[in-house]
Amino acid sequence: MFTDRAKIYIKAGDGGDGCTSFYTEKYVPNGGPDGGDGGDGGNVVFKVNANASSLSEFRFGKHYRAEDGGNGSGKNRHGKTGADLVLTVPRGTVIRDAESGGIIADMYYPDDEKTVLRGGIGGKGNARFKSSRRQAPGFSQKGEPSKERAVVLELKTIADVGLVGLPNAGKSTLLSVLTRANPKIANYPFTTLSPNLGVCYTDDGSFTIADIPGLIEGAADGAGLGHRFLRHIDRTRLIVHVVDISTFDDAVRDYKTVNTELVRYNDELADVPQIIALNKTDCADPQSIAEFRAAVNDAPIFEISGVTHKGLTELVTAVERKLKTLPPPAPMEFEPFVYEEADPESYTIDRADDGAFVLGGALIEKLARTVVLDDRDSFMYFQRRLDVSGVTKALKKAGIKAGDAVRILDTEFTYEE
Ligand SMILES: Nc1nc2c(ncn2[C@@H]2O[C@H](COP(=O)(O)OP(=O)(O)OP(=O)(O)O)[C@@H](O)[C@H]2O)c(=O)[nH]1
Ligand SMILES: [Mg+2]
Repeated sequence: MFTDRAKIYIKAGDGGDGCTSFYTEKYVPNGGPDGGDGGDGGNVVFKVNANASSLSEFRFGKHYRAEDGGNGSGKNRHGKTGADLVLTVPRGTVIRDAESGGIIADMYYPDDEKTVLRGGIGGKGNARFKSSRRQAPGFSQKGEPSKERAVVLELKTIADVGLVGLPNAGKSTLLSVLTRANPKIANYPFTTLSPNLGVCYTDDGSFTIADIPGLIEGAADGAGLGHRFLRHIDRTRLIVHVVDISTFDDAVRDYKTVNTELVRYNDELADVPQIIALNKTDCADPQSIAEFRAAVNDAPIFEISGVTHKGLTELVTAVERKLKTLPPPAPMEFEPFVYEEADPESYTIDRADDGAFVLGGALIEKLARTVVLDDRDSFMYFQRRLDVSGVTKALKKAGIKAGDAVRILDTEFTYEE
């Protein structure tokens, strides 16, 4: 099955914990601290794979994790840095934050690479906390944890030309004769169930063509294959609108129906220039062609046949000329969404129902993982950090008195002056 949209869960690696350890050796009773640092967690990186054409491998909404950093150990051994997780996606994949819908990246160019999540920082080992006044720090930092995030991957095909039209109009046939693509062709509607891409080579160069599944009235509301595939038209620079002129149906109405659905899906598509390919002229009534020409004058019309190849050279030349006048293809313009790395100096003070002072925020969380709160030595260090960073002062301002409870994450202690 073709997949052009997938929601997946990604998580960078957690930082490894720093180690608390003291050098020991026979006959050396009180060696210094020698706990090594934890390694940083691996990043989550997205990379374009120019050969991929769908998001099928992501269709099960899996959880993807980069490697955690290793824990530090004694003898100043640092933990290993976690390996990055590299996820490859086809060109044209737009990565969004699932919660806010914000665009994180447009993987547009063949060598695009984007680090979407940074791994947690490794905790420092106790060897790092040694100072002239503290010869034997009995604590080390925990590694920084990283959060799992949900992202939506959406493939928005990048092609110069998009073929649109009613089902059975002959779009895939046209793609197959203009390019080396080999799409399924059959005399019934909805033969094409997913977009096909091909490259049309000319004397001057080449351009890419995307053939998308047929549209019917109500497609924007979900009729037929719905508008699911219209996003593959969003970034084509030129639309070749294929109209079957051989049927007894009203070709002018068919043409208008498709245009209405395009604009209902995305009104910016009204601004994408069109060239009309009046197809199946090999078995059309000249009267119908004349009527179509009389009724439609909002786009240049080429009479062609995908079967006899009539008019194809003229069509290709016109497409090529038109493309030259259009702005070059470019990635989407957007304000990139970035996962917040909380302000490392921020903290919050709240009162719980039972009167306890609850400390939170990035600063507190970081401090809390820095120390082992039930270790005396470590706790003193923690208190000093609260003083230095102004948290103690803020607590006093908030009315704290000796004997009041202070809660940090899941630890509670009593405030003393
Ligand atoms: N006589 C004639 N038949 C054609 C021409 N072009 C396509 N056909 C036939 O029309 C039928 C539909 O062609 P496709 O190329 O599958 O049409 P499509 O627009 O891709 O259809 P969907 O994928 O269902 O939207 C096939 O039987 C083709 O052989 C043409 O120029 N002349
Ligand atoms: Mg088709």
